[in-house]
Amino acid sequence: MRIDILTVVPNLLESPFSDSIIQRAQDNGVVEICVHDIRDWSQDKHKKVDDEPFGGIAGMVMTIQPILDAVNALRSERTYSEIIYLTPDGEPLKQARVNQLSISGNVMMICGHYKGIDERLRQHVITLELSIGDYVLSGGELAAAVLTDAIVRILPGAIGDEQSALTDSFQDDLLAPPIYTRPANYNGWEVPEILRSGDHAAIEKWMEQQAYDRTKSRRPDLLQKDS
Ligand code: 6GU
Repeated sequence: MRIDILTVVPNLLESPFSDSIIQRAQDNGVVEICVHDIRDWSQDKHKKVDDEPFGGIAGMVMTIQPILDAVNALRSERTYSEIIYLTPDGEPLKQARVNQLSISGNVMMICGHYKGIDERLRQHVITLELSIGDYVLSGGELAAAVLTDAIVRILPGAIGDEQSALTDSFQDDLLAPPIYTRPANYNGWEVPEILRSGDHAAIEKWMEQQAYDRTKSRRPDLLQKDS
């Protein structure tokens, strides 16, 4: 899978992908992540990528030309299943969408800055608009990093322990149950007895119940299917 990210601040996207699971996935050829500076495609003599909005509105808007030329250059090299625009007014990102994208083929992500991109790009070029939550970021870059991380970590071969990604919170619409490690007693703080019982069937049942109870008290909305 290849992920191309278009941004005017490529530096912002350097460190999120250069460590841990995401770096290892790239080293192992599981994914190729390519960050592009939209400015490189600007035909303006000062490499401008934005302009004033029509209508006398304050702020700046990212222009069509550099973004469209970048998209077309990349599209001429390979096919993309989605061209995603990261924007606070997009579809709220959920695990189901992440799962679907992880098996869909190459994806392109476009990070908005300033007041965003010209609406005509959204109409004619963008195929999917995603938001990572109901708050405003200064640009789409951190959202693109979040989306990329979520996609890459579930690609086959990204996580050593194949079972692990399947037992995450949200993968079955439930939050994850509590988890413990040694020592079993830390100055009087005890690990639940059942986890040390060796009874695997009972442990599994306990974990399912804990996941359900935790979801019910913290995120009852998740128990209402399709909400
Ligand atoms: Cl995708 N972009 C920006 N700028 N802000 C956000 C967001 C995206 N998702 C939540 N807030």
